[in-house]
Amino acid sequence: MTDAPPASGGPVHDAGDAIVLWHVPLSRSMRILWLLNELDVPFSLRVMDLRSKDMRAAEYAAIHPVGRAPAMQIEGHVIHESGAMIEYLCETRGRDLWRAPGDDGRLGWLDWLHFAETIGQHIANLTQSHLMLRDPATRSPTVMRLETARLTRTLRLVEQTVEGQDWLMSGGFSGVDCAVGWSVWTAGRFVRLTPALQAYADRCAERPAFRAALPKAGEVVLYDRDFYELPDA
Ligand SMILES: N[C@@H](CCC(=O)N[C@@H](CS)C(=O)NCC(=O)O)C(=O)O
Repeated sequence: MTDAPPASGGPVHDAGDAIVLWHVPLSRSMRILWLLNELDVPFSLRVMDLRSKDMRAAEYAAIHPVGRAPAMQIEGHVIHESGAMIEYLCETRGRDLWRAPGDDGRLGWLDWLHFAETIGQHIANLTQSHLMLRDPATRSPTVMRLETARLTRTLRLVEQTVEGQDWLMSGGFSGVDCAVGWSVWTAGRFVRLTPALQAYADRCAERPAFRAALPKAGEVVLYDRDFYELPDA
């Protein structure tokens, strides 16, 4: 954790408060934007384009030397991991969306928070293959098929839970739905979701706070298709 340098990195949508989120529309930072909307706390948003030089600009290097999104300034510090952001925001600003040490469900809540990244790594690999490697000759169809199969497999754990209840925690919607829900909703661009998973993704997408986290007109978005087909064998 580092002390926050002066805010920079893109247009300010909403200034004058302690929380700043650096965000690439539709990317993992959408988890945090969605949660901030659920919490209804004031924040400033800096929107970046993953494919432009935004992420490698000197101003952003001072915020996130690795050049990833999200980054979040909070209480005079900058943090760099979406799971940590979700946990800290719930702990400090949304205890009904958290499970504190000693609470029922604490272990399950933590497991889901981190499992979101098990799903997320396959989404990142598929995003790289389908979108970032623009020349098809540089893509590996074998790796793309493997990553698609591995992503599908990770979703089974979520499916087992959302077949029987609306949200991941039996007590109702919580912060881990922002983490895993974004992953499932985004996974639907690369794999055909089962009915239970699609229904869960739809429940997430119907929430006003989720809708408020969708890209605004004129923002450059990460994904330009609803679904990315695998290349022919
Ligand atoms: N585990 C990190 C991953 C952050 C991350 O890799 N974000 C992607 C966008 S979804 C990114 O910035 N990619 C740019 C790159 O890899 O250069 C988190 O969840 O915050």
